[in-house]
Amino acid sequence: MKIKKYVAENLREGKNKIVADLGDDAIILSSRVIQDPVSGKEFVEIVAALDESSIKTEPNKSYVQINKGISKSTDSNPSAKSFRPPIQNDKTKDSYNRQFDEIKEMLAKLNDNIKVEKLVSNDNIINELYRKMLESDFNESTSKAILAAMNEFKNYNDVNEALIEARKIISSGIIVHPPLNKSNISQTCIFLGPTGSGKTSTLVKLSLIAKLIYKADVMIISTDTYKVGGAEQLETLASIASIHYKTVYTAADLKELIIQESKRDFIFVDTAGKNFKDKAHIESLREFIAAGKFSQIYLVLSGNHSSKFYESAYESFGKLTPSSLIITKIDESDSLGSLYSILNENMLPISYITTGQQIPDDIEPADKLLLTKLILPD
Ligand SMILES: Nc1nc2c(ncn2[C@@H]2O[C@H](COP(=O)(O)OP(=O)(O)O)[C@@H](O)[C@H]2O)c(=O)[nH]1
Ligand SMILES: [Mg+2]
Repeated sequence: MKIKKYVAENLREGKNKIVADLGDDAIILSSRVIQDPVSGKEFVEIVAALDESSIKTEPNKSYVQINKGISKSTDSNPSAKSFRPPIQNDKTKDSYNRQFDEIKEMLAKLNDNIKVEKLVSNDNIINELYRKMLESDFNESTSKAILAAMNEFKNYNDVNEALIEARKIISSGIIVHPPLNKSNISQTCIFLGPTGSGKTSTLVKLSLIAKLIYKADVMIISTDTYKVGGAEQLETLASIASIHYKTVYTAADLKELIIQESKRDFIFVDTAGKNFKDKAHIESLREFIAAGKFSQIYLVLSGNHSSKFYESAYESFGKLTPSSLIITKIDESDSLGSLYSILNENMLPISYITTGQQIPDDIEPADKLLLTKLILPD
């Protein structure tokens, strides 16, 4: 592989230089804004590479492939190198269109990145805001995406002014899911989430609120036959609160029980918290979900984890199409910045937050303003 560094006045000029030197198959590995120490003038430094062994092979999707599909003029110029292989059928056409869209998107991101890096290094207020975001556990790319969405020409008087604008962008990425309300149809809700995330406690909180405040007819069903004492603990709590309770062992039993109990106002179903990377566990949850025809599929995640944990958890639980998220243990979390990217990328609505171990007091319906402040605190 041939790797070379190019310095240009702007990205377009840089790309032209690369194409002239390495050809159409070159790929961009990185780009950044640099400053001439003498004149203070800014330039773009681009590192590009050419994998000579793979010139004739499929493009590598993980890099930006330069000039593929940018100039249509080559179609009418037989001497120019054809930039698109002949399109044989609709499937191939779709696949190439998708690849071109991906490339366009990557170039736009690259542009944003350059714009943001410039802002972060030149503007003290933006720099302070960026550091604040990282301190609030935002990952780097989410922080940069928020900064890129801010008004680049605006001069903020202080960091608070910039913080307000960043919060507006964050707030527009938050979707609030309405809390439960008694209706004349039976509502079935299932609670999914990693071990210890607070599924059982939250289910009990909501069951008690439904019974005490809405005077609803509530039933709790546990499918958590895995954790020793998991179902028994819930049964004891249900019995103290005089809430109907049953344990089921299979998806077929769950289906039958839900049909039998369809006159209840609310049926809350608890699930086992096993390793979410275990595909068999996710499959068994999928069977329970299919059996229950649930009106609410709650994903329960505690607010004290890293973005890496959330990404990994959502990779598994996202497949079960949760209808909303319950964020627990807000009282143990300094900020929810690490959670923001999965909320935003997956447009996952938030229905409740829980703020402590007190049952049933420590639960609140999600509120956009409060969540925004929890995501990016002062
Ligand atoms: N601090 C705090 N602890 C909580 C909250 N919700 C649940 N917990 C605690 O987290 C632990 C695990 O909760 P549990 O409901 O059993 O989690 P599950 O394994 O997902 O069912 C218990 O000790 C709960 O009391 C909360 O909002 N704040
Ligand atoms: Mg539990």
